[in-house]
Amino acid sequence: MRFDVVSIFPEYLAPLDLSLIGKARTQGLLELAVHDLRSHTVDRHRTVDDTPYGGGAGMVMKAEPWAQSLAQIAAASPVSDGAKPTLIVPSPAGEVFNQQLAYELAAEEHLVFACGRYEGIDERVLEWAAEEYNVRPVSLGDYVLNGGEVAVLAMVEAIGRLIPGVVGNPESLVEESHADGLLEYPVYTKPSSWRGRDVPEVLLSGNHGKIAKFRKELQLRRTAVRRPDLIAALDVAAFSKADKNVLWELGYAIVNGRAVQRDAVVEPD
Ligand code: 6GU
Repeated sequence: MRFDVVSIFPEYLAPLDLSLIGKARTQGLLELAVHDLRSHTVDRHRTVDDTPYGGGAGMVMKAEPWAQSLAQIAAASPVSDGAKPTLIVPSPAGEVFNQQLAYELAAEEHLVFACGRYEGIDERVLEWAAEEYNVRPVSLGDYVLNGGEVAVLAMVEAIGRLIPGVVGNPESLVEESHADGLLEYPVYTKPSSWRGRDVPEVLLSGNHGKIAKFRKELQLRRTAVRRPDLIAALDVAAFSKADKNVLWELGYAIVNGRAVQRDAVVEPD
């Protein structure tokens, strides 16, 4: 898999030389290159931004340096004939990045990340790029960063670790948060008693069936408290009786295969 990142702050991406992703690059599991957008400027000041048409605060990134950079990267793309690389444009105005999108993108051959700064990139770049790329504006969540670089660090790590061989124990990918639409259960290690706090007894029992049931219940409880939006998105038709009972205890009814908060059901007058 190949990643290209374009930024006016290439040094910002230095952490991608480290840890799991750095090791994966050394092992040849993924290729990653960082490009300086300013290398595609021609004026003395290496200008990449200008004032917005229509007025408004801040500056907008000029189209031409982006076109030069993205055309060069597309021309060297490893994707097979007929296919297009994917251009991710980090933006708080994009679709929200989540584990499902990470899995989807990890199946791609070539991802290109266009790190905008200021108020964003001239919109015509995204239209123009659609000729050579599948263009996807993507957001990390509902808050604003100063530029796309931090978002790219997060996305490359989330996607890169799903490439076979990057995470040493693939089992870790199965049990982690969001793998099954729920938050992960809490974890404990030795000592079994620490500053007056004991590890839940069942985890010391060696009874794997009981442990799995206990963990699933904690996943459901934790998700209901912290992320009720995830409970609402679950397909609970396939849930076991025990899991359905936990949802009931947590105040949910099951309606058409969905968990619905019981107090949200309004009786007609
Ligand atoms: Cl992907 N980019 C920027 N600039 N801000 C963000 C974001 C991305 N996701 C959340 N806020």
